[in-house]
Amino acid sequence: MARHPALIAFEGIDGSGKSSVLRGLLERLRARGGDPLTLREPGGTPLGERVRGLLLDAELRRAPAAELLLFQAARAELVAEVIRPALAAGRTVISDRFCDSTRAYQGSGLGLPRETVEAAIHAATDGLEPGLVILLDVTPELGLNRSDSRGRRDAIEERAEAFLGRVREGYLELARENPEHWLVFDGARPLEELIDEVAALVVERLG
Ligand code: T5A
Repeated sequence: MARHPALIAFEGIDGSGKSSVLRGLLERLRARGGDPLTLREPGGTPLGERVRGLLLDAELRRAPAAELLLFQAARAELVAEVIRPALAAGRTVISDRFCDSTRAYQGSGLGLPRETVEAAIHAATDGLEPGLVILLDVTPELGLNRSDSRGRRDAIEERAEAFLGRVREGYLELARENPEHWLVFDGARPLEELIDEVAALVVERLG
């Protein structure tokens, strides 16, 4: 496993506020003259966006192993074509989800064996891991309420609240296992407050 200090991932269950906090962080980093590359998973490449369409299609049934491998197909393309070149060019890369989403959703949520999940992730990333993971922790109830208030649930959000409960526990376990690389925030707090706090910590970490 090779943690890259300039690769930062936002993680959390659906509706935890990742995209909103990431947008606020980006504004603050740009105001300071920074130019990070921001991405979302699955997606970020032509192949990845097409795979995203398959994965989020609520009508399309899939076996757990098929789902695991589709997420890795999108990720392998993103790592090879976008993330590694950007890191090699000295840019900071901030991703809305990365490999810990697979550990939490397909590992803890779907119950796929840990070795299977790790082998699949490794095939996609060749061991690249974020130097910093920002986890926005919310209850499944709050996350789903936020998604519902936008009037849509995708294939993954269609699963029961119990599924997101297992995903949340999986994330918290990963944070406990990697305290030097994970920062956990209460995602139920007011958005501006969260953005200020996350931005201050990211700026400190990036020096
Ligand atoms: N997935 C992904 C896997 O299963 N395995 C994998 O390996 C990967 C990479 C992706 C799905 O794929 C799964 C996880 C996901 O289910 P997506 O559409 O990209 O699907 O879903 P999410 O990444 O979950 O994006 P969401 O938009 O659902 O959630 P966010 O980004 O966490 O939440 P955000 O910022 O859009 O906020 C949701 C709403 O809440 C409000 C916002 O204004 C917005 O309306 N909000 C707040 N309101 C009050 N206070 C706050 N602090 C708030 N923060 C946000």
